[in-house]
Amino acid sequence: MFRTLQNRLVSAKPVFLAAQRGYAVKSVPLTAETYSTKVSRNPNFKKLDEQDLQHFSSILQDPHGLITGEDDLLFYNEDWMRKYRGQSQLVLKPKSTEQVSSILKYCNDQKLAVVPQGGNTGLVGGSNPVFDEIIISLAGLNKIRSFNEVSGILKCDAGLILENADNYLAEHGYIFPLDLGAKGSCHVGGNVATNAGGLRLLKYGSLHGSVLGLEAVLPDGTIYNSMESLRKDNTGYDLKQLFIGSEGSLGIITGVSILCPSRPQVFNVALLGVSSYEAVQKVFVGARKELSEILSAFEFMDGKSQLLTGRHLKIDHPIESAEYPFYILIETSGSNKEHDDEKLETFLANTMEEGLVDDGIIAQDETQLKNLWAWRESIPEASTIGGGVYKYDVSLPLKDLYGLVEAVNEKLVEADMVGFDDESKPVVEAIGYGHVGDGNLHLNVAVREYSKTIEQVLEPFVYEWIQSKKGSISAEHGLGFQKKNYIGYTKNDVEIKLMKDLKKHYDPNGIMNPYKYI
Ligand code: FAD
Ligand code: 2HG
Ligand code: ZN
Repeated sequence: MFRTLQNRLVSAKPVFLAAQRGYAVKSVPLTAETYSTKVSRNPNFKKLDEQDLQHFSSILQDPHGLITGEDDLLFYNEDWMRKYRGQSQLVLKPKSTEQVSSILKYCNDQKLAVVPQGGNTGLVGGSNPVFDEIIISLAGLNKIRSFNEVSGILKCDAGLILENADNYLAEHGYIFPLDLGAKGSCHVGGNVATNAGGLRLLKYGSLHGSVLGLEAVLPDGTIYNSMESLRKDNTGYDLKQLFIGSEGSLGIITGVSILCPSRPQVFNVALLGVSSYEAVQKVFVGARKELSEILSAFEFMDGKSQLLTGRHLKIDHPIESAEYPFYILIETSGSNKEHDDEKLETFLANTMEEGLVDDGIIAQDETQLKNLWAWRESIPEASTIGGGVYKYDVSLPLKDLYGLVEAVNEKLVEADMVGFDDESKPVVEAIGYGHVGDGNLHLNVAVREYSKTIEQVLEPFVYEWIQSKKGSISAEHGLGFQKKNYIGYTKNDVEIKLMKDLKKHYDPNGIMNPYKYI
């Protein structure tokens, strides 16, 4: 039988808020210097001058709308992983779509390059400048515009924080169809711009399906508005799809209209210890079949990721019986407690009887449920505690998913780089975890500091390995700066040409988030 938690584990750290990070550690090297052989400033872009600042002041009419102080600029210039640092001298914080439009029109006319920024939680260096691009932060555009209790359609500003959107919806019996570890900081607009996947894509699908309409400003200031879109509308090209996952390369999203499902009344979470990746796959197949419509998340974590997370959270793992090579987190959500409890318990008991699961725990209350999720949601942050982390976010056929972690570990061992407690080794650990239900692996290589030597061992090796299995080099985080030169490992020449044509058409001066994407 499954053990229960009985209030043993109640002190898991809450989900990390990027904005609360300290900056006491080493300063982040400039992206332009680290990658000087890969990128140089486009000489066609104008450099910011006093007249530009005056013009922006006249548009924003608010002294807090312009940030120019070096210390204040740091948060916006640096990325969440502290891997990339830009040199912007100006952050603009518009409060309306019209202000965004006036800013972009002026920047386009003057050839001033810009970077749209949401919560700055992106993991591919997409939200930070490389040189002196102006950062346009959406943080001031953060209102709920409307919510229709009958249709479940939420209309909001792009800068609304995801958690605030979900809390609002909870009061009305609805749920945001996306959930992820950075929810306390990331913006709904940033989520759409990256086409974020998250922890419940298995149940609610991708934003390409749930986003019904958008409001976005093109580089020349034109406001595209499809916020009144209907659930079904087959008149012409579905233009909003172009912006979903465009990572700020075509325009700035200022408003989002999204279809939200009813909030499930019952949630269950189980954490399981298993002995092989083979067993992980079998449990997944069984869960999809047996738990069917109530299965809302199926996540896996390797044993090393849990050791790292334990060190980070400074608490014992909830499954104390042994250290397992793999762990699975299953979430069910539905409307009938008795039914859901029984389904999950029966399923888990069967998997144990079949020898697929060795040990496991089911959360007994809301606190325990959150604590079990913390063992999954805290991994991205835990992976940075060595000093830095190389993150790869990949789609692979399920059978090959963990093979990449094994191949990378072999490569790092061959290069004599790995040593958890050995300070002389540059790599702490290579770990794997992710959204099994979506065929999405997160490979994190925790390092003591970022270095060209490690990067050259990892790249293009990782990308070539993914290509050999016909996977994608980005399942959810996007291309940003990190993968700009590697898109060819996943997309063919025709696809890349069509993308470049679109970019040229909508952004002929190339001012939108330059040096990234394609
Ligand atoms: P930012 O980081 O500010 O920007 C990301 C990109 O979008 C940049 O290219 C930026 O220019 C562009 N952009 C932002 N806002 C706009 C806008 N309004 N208009 C046009 N372009 C814009 N991602 C997942 O997919 N799944 C996960 O499970 C997940 N978990 C995470 C957990 C943690 C702890 C962290 C730190 C990150 C995680 N991420 C995840 C990555 C990240 O949170 C998401 O990519 C998120 O969607 C980014 O939103 P943001 O508002 O922070 O955008
Ligand atoms: C997650 O699923 C995120 O936790 C982040 O996509 C993954 O940090 C990562 O590599
Ligand atoms: Zn993820």
